[in-house]
Amino acid sequence: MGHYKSNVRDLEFNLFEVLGLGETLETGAYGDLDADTAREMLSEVRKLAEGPIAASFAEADRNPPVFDPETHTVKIPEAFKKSYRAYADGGWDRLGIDEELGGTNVPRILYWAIAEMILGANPAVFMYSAGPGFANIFYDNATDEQKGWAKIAAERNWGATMVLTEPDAGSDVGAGRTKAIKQDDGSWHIEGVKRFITSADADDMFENTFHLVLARPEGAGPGTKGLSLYFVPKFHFDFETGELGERNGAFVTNVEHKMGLKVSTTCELTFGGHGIPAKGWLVGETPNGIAQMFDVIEHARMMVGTKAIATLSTGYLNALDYAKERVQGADLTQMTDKAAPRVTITHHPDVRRSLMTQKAYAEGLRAIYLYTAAHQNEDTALLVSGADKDTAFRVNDLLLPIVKGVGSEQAYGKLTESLQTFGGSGFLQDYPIEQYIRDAKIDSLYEGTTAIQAQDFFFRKIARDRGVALAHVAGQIQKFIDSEAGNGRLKAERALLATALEDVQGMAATLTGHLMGAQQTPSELYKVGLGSVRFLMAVGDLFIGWQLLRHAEVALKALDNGADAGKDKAFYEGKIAVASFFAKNMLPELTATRNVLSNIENDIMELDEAAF
Ligand code: ST9
Ligand code: FAD
Repeated sequence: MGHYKSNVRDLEFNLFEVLGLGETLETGAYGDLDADTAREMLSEVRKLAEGPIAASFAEADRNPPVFDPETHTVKIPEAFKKSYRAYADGGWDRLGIDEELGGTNVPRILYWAIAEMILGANPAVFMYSAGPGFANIFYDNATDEQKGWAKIAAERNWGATMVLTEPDAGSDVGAGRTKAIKQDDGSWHIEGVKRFITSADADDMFENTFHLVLARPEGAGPGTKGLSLYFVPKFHFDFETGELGERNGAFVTNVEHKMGLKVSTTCELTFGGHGIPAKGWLVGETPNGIAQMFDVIEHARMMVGTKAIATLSTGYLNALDYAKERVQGADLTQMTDKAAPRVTITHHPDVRRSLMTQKAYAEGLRAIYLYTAAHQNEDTALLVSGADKDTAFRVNDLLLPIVKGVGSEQAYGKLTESLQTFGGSGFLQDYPIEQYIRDAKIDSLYEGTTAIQAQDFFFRKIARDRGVALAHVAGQIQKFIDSEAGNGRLKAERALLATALEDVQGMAATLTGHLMGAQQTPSELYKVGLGSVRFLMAVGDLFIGWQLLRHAEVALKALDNGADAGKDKAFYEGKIAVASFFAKNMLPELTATRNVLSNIENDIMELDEAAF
């Protein structure tokens, strides 16, 4: 048995019992895809994920890629390549890609549910497999001629990278200095050094790789708006046939040694520094680099959050299995009886508290990424929240920093609970948790750190949106609070949710007050910066609490309708228990956060650096 434990029952619950996937598929909007086929796909991917994809997870961590500076290439462990091939050979890397590029159109909720299992089993497999997805985004932004290149890239399964970061331009992408110099033939020469580029070399996994590179055309203005996006292939190729030609001048000049996610290569990539020009082509007709790159970033942020959540889920399920077996100590009520029978650790209240916390965040965050995904298609958005096309777009935008920022922070935090459940054994490499923690830490860092997510959430997704998306979601929560959900049985929990909603609305009002105040007193903005991560996390808890309670409502109905036997009974009872636990244990903490935010002062901003 491999390390990865999927939770297909919960995925199916979300998809079919909460988000109405069956109903969506019945309309025929996705061709032949019906509910049975969707279930078969989930079952197929589960086997793949738990089997060959998970198989190389530890081995590739202990034997990470080796860089050869002479040839600018890496060697990736064979075991990992086998896992990658098991995924790509099954054609799963084409799922969700446009049909023109050889893909299959499926609702995004199904796409991300399937992605969760790959990301939980061996996240780097999903990341290396992103080439066809990148080709799709390139295709959407391309000139007519370039669309043909995108088709070639997808058809021939080329690898792909997103190239933003430089030594002095991380969060501040607009500080990038990599240059683009126009050539007479319409192409560009790219010059500069980028760092931390995922998958920039991938051994022999792909015959070619294309880099989507942000660079500043000579004479362009400062900041992100002065950047353009270029298509830079590793090897030149015949634009008609795809046949490979000469090596282009983009070379990997280092591969980082990392804390985790080691099999995913993180490369320094030097353009035009080795006697061969790095030739690139402007993507599309007109320069619009940062907006085009955000088409990639939005997918990547969703991917990162889902990866973190997937890891927490398998961490929790591993901890749960261990806790059911591990015998240690007596029942607390018999603590003074030294001869009392020893029990499994699931009998100890603190272990139960910890397991229920893990379950709450794993299942609550899953509900959130799937609710977000539901707003990535017009039909599912309308069905799930009544959102029209424009509102659905805004809601997806609003929720991405929650999926990415809250997903990564809470998953990392709660994975330490999974490790704690194992006691000292959790610290060993005999179990997967220590690797889960190392591999998941990156999720709060790349694709915009948590601080960046929190600022994006408040300034762009709430203030600039004039609260439209937030009001839509808050309206859904209010509707739930006002409903008779649970037929009276969730009354106390709905009251706790109502207080949490008021608390979050209070926090939003406080931060908005500081934003307005900044027009007169610019330092008021510091108060937003001091409170924004707490605010992001608080909204995350509110949404998790709400989603878990919606699940509890569905579970109560299922039990009322006779789902009272065997596994299903336990599953539904677990749904009710976890929602109630979260409402009673986590939601009240938002009142304290509201108080903290309403008393924020700028004292630490005024403090001399020397006093830190
Ligand atoms: C990285 C990669 O870390 C890590 C993992 C790689 C894994 C690869 C595999 C991925 C697989 C997934 C893909 C599968 C594909 C499947 C496809 C299937 C079809 N939303 O606020 P301003 C834009 S990579 C949208 O003034 P500043 C917008 O155009 C490195 N757009 O920003 C805006 O103009 P306007 C990641 C947004 O102050 C313009 O930017 N690095 C958003 O100039 C300027 O906005 C980072 O993430 C948004 N949320 O710059 C950097 N925000 O306003 C983090 C901005 O007119 N830093 N735009 O609309 C930031 O995000 C900064 O906030 C900043 C600030 C750079 C944007
Ligand atoms: P900095 O920006 O220097 O941040 C340092 C600290 O300061 C952070 O805590 C941050 O939150 C905080 N901070 C910075 N600015 C602000 C601000 N304005 N307000 C509040 N706090 C702030 N990049 C790519 O282009 N392509 C890739 O494929 C890619 N893959 C990666 C893979 C890995 C394994 C790693 C480690 C990184 C990868 N990156 C990639 C780069 C990644 O996106 C950046 O590391 C990330 O955006 C943060 O930039 P930085 O490391 O320079 O940190």
